[in-house]
Amino acid sequence: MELSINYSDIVKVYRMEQTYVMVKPDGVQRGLVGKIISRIERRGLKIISLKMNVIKEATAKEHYSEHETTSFFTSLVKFVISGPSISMVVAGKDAIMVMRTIAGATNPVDAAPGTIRGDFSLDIGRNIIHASDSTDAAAREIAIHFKDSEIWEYSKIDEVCIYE
Ligand code: D4T
Repeated sequence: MELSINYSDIVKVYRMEQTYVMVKPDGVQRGLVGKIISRIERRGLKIISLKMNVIKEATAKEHYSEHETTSFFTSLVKFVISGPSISMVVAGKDAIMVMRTIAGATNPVDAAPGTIRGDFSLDIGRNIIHASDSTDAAAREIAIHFKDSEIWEYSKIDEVCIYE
């Protein structure tokens, strides 16, 4: 096994992506943060930023602006700012799609067992996790929740085992 591959080579060779992930206030209240982080890490994805905060109302409105005209917008914003949440930037090959798959379908009723929503939730308004759904959304959401200086692009010693 070639042990000398470095992060810049990996970035060149693969579709390395960054995505925004939030453990919503229900996930924090239910003590699921560790389990969720564990699922992200064991898949081989890399956490390159992580913080707990109570998201400001204006930030939540900006984050969910695409839903502004929906009937659930007000309750969604109220819920997401109701307590501390965990915000992360997660990196890896196809990280955006892989994180969406790990999260499961938006409505927990449709979420497969083995996914976070399929294993831990029942109600669409309490679906525990958010993960960006496209490259544009990921870039937008990372910029909403993080400064550039809070994101750490480091290499990990197991990358040689995760990437060919
Ligand atoms: P998030 O954004 O939380 O990761 O969810 P999704 O990306 O999977 O789904 P979404 O944008 O369609 O919905 C955003 C958010 O709104 C809640 N929601 C959604 C709700 O409370 N009632 C609803 O009818 C819908 C469609 C759940 C997720």
